[in-house]
Amino acid sequence: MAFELPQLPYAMDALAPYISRETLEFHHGKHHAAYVNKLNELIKGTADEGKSLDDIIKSAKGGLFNQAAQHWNHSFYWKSLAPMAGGEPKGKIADAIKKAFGGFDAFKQKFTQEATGHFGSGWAWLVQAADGSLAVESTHDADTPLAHGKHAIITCDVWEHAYYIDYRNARPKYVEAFWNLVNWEFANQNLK
Ligand code: MN3
Repeated sequence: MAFELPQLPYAMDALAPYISRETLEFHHGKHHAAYVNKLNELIKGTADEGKSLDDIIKSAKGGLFNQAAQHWNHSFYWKSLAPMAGGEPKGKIADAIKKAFGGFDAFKQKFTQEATGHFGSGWAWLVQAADGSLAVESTHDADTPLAHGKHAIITCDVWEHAYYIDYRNARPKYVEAFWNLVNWEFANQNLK
């Protein structure tokens, strides 16, 4: 069974004006699709064919790791966003953020700094460690918390292809817009 590009969980224009239809058409339809296609090419006829994506990520190195992790990261990113979402978190994620960071504003500031300050391509994450504690971190290129024994709660893609069409080089404007799209319901589902 080859891996498949997941459908976006909303319409291509549903995240506008924060993320445009054109960005989603390229980001999902070209970038994410290319990672899935290259992943399938790399595993075809090898011992990795038929393994789960998580298992490939945990054992692979180099090019295969990059394609597999980028497929995982993008699939997770689409679900981290939602139309008419964002704002202050509700439910158990709100309590967990308050406990870990002192409050939503302090968390938002820390995550924004991580996302805007990350040098080059990568991802900003809210993660949960094995002991249940929450942390904000960023990973380079395709790297992903799963490869480090951490559990992802929410992510923001900070590769230029995530924002260049809408915001050109202004990553801070994209990260500011991200706060209008954060899917706290998904975060609550992920929290252990
Ligand atoms: Mn991307």
